[in-house]
Amino acid sequence: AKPAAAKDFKPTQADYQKVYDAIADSFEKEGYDDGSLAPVILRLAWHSSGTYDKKDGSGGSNYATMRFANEGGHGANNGLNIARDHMEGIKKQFPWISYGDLWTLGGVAAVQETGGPVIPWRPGRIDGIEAQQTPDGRLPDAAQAHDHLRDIFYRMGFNDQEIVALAGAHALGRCHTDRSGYDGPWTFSPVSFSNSYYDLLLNDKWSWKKWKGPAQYQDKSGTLMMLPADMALVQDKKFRKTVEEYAKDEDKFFKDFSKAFATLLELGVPASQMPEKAWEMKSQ
Ligand code: DDH
Repeated sequence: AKPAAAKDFKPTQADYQKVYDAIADSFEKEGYDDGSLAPVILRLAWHSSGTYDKKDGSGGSNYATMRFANEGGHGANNGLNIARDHMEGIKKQFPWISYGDLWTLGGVAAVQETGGPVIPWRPGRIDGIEAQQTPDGRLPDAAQAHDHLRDIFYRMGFNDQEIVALAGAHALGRCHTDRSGYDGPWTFSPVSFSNSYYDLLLNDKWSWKKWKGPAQYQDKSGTLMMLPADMALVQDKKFRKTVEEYAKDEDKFFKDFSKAFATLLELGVPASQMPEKAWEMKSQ
């Protein structure tokens, strides 16, 4: 059958489930990082949503403006061309889906398929225009600490507990010297979603890495890393309490992550564009 065109097709939950399945099936990639594209697709979903400003409603996932050269070229988005190009292959199979829906559904699949919690998700995003691109500087700067994290995430409408919950996504993936300049994974299992980021933050021994790259921390083994912005979560008393809670209680982390991440993925999307009730996409 020929793929349906965007304008004459009214997709149902079953159609979006097919997109989810195609994304999930496409993650595995031998020879790429730790064998999976899930972490970089998750990062695409987050960076396409985390530009939101609650003051004027600009940014967020609605318009997928990272497609355009200016926002795509922001330093924070280095390397996400890999994720966008990969998702282009899925878009070819399902041309009716908007980029915002495709990318955020990718984030849902990345979390669920690596063993994380179910993320309630709704479709409805629409492809925007170049004029809707956000200015550079809306995403967090890894070299900075708690004040900066609060500035950035309060602007999106999140609170301290949610800042800590969302950061647990760093259980997945790694830093690349040719993208951010930083190097290495946060955990020993960077393709499995867990609360180990919090456990390592608290219980591993961290020191400055001696190298020519940007200032980052390394653990005793020299394998794992933390960014200054990660370490801020144990240096700030209030953040630290939540880190301790999530290190002890993975169920609580999963519950809180699911809620905060679902909210993140809908930033900037008018409720009128989405179905009233969120869906639970079935994992593979
Ligand atoms: Fe992150 N992140 N992130 N991050 N992030 C990087 C990679 C990944 C910060 C900086 C970096 C979140 C929050 C923060 C993921 C998910 C999420 C890299 C390395 C940097 C730097 C990029 C590279 O070199 O390839 C900072 C700073 C923050 C913060 O201050 C809070 C959040 C909220 C999420 C989320 O998904 C909810 C993921 C996944 C990766 C791994 C990507 C990969 O390719 O692997």
